[in-house]
Amino acid sequence: MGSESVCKFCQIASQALPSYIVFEDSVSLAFLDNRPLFPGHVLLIPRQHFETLTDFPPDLSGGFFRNVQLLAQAVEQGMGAEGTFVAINNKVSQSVPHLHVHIVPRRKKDGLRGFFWPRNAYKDEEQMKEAQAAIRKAIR
Ligand code: DGP
Repeated sequence: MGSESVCKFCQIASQALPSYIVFEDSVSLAFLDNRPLFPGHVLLIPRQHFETLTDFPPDLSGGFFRNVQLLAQAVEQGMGAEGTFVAINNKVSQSVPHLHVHIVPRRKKDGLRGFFWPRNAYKDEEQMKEAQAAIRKAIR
């Protein structure tokens, strides 16, 4: 049995499982997250099963990311928010292995300040240059 047939988000995409859909087109579907950070927290998924962002084919990504922009605007406007937080967990902290973009309405002083990540400075310039070189090498 392929992972698609047991994937919860594939079942939401085919409407075998119910969800509160806010948008759909031929490539993607957006619905309300059932455990939202705030009301109006939306998940945008590709209809086809891809586990992570890096599995997603580039020929689909243009249309898909236009929908991320559309949803970011609609969530902000529709929920009367001041902005949005847009995020994708890949493997780590990804509880559903079907690519999904979180689009979360944000307001100043909404309590999420600094949530997720304690931010740190680099130890020194050397550490920063090492990180730069490692990523540049991977891109080559
Ligand atoms: P992540 O932890 O990044 O993989 O986010 C998965 C999100 O999916 C999480 O915020 C809760 C949401 N979620 C999980 N199962 C369901 C479901 O069956 N229906 C809906 N609407 N959302 C779900």
